Amino acid sequence: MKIALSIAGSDSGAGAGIQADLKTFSALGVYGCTAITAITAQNTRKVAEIMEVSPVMVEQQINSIMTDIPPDAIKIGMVYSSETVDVVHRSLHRSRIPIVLDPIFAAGTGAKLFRDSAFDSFISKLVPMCTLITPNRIEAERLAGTRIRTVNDSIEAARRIRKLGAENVIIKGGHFGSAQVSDVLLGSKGKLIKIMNPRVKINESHGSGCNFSSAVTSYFAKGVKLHDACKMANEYVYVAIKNVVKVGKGLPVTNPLSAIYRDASRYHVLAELQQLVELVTGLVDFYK
Ligand code: PXL
Repeated sequence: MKIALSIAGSDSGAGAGIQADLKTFSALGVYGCTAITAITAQNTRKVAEIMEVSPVMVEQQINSIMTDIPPDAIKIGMVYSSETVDVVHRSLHRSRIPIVLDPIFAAGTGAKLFRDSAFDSFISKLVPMCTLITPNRIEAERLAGTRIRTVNDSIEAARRIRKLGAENVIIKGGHFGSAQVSDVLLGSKGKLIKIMNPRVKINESHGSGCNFSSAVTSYFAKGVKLHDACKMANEYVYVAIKNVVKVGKGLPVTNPLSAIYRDASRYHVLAELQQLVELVTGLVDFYK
């Protein structure tokens, strides 16, 4: 079985963070391991409290996995402090395992999930280490230091982020107003691809970014190449957003297991149909 490791924060509401990653790894048939960097007390409305896990403990979690359950791909989500950035870098910078870096600066509900003092080391240590970085529009603006209003602005920002050392960059198109969501993927040889998806008509869903980056990580773990991994992750998240669940009073939560339930229901319908066909065709004188 292929293995993925998520280095990220815990979301008690389970819509984002480590919990979303594990759901996605499981939904895509990959064995998921975790190194938890911070614990957040949050629900669909707000983040009430953040407790950082000690950097030594983060390092121990990563090393425990690397020395016994070597992952086929790694995702880095919320890292919170420069000390955590340092240990993640120290533990992984020599590895050749594909790394998906999801730059988490704030929650969808607005709370800060990243200390400003960690920004410089995030740029100098984590960005150059990643195979793919997956910012949304707002995160890309911060990384590139430019305003993004159009797809062309995204392309320019992707070029700047690649100059920071990221091997490949995908800037997700979800945070734009257009009817089509166009993601901009800038590959390692400067190759530019736009990935288009229809927009789902909901304002905002909690967890879609985490589910996207952990889906790409799952496909990388299975050996899928960059472009296909991004396209397949997009399709997966599209279904997950379309089937959001309203579990609390705040933001609806992206539902990464919906594709599995959908396929399971299809299987049951097909199985029942098959039984019926056998019953009918088995009737005496059926053809008459
Ligand atoms: O969606 C970004 C995100 C990542 N990680 C954790 C979070 C959130 C958003 O709330 O809580 C732990």
